[in-house]
Amino acid sequence: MKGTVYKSTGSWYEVKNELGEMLSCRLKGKIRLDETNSTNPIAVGDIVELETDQDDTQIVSVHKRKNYIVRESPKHKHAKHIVASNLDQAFLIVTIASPRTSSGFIDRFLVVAAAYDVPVVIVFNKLDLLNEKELAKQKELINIYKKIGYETLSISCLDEKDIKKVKTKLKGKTTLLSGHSGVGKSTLLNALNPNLDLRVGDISAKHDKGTHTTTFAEMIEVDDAKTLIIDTPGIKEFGIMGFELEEISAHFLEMRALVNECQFNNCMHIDEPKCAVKLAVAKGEIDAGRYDNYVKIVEDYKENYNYWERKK
Ligand SMILES: Nc1nc2c(ncn2[C@@H]2O[C@H](COP(=O)(O)OP(=O)(O)O)[C@@H](O)[C@H]2O)c(=O)[nH]1
Ligand SMILES: [Mg+2]
Ligand SMILES: [Zn+2]
Repeated sequence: MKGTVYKSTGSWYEVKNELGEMLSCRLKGKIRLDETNSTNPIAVGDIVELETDQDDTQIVSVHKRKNYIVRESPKHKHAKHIVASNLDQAFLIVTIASPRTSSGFIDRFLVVAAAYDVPVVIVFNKLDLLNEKELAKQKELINIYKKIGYETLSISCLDEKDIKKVKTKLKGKTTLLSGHSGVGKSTLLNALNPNLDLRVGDISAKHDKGTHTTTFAEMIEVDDAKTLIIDTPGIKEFGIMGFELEEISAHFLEMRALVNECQFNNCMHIDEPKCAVKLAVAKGEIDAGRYDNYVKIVEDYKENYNYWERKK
């Protein structure tokens, strides 16, 4: 029988079978490792095949994933860890203030999502808290991302109309929920479904900034069993890994169209002559802040990249 993985603790999996029963399962023996080479063979969102003997149900195989998002393993540096699979979209929750989400963080997330073919809706939360200056800042960001083609939402979790808007976007889909600690992910989930009664304003999560916590992603049913959210507590940053340095600019969607117009086909758009990307930045067609974030991501990635190169 088929099932969907709702939660994984590394050795146990919460799986909902086709009859709607939630079961605690282990893996049967060793599951053949897939092409992802990840530290976890089973991820939240996976469709698995189940086998029951007496009263014990085990996972015997994983169905091919539609897509998945990978980050650096919380336990092993430079090893891949699948965060979640079979996603229809991701909601990146950001806040202009308390706490401020940097555009660097937003762009890093967008690169990873683009690399794994997951559409992103950027959700600006805590609208009710913004002063005029912050509102203007938010408007500016929304314009930048809309122009690139990203969908954005501006909401307050305290506003019922906004929650309804969010519900419409989620209906019938599997959505990965991400964003810094404190931006309102749990508050939003509670507003969507008060039965969840999740803890809000979790201070402990703020203390281990920079360290990887061992909290796991978990799938939550919002309205019905077809509207699913994968909550990812403890993820501060999606470590970019597993793809080529030259590939990064293609995951900046407004650069994607231009990269074939540079003089050099391996152009990194940093100090090469006749670079179509840099020209577009100079003309104001590509936002300068986005470009700065691109350069920063390339520089950061180079360290990891050197690591991968040495491993070859
Ligand atoms: N004023 C206001 N406060 C909010 C909003 N959303 C969340 N909060 C508050 O922000 C804090 C962190 O929220 P929480 O849901 O725990 O964030 P999480 O870490 O992303 O799950 C809590 O004190 C919430 O009450 C909002 O739209 N408006
Ligand atoms: Mg939370
Ligand atoms: Zn170039």
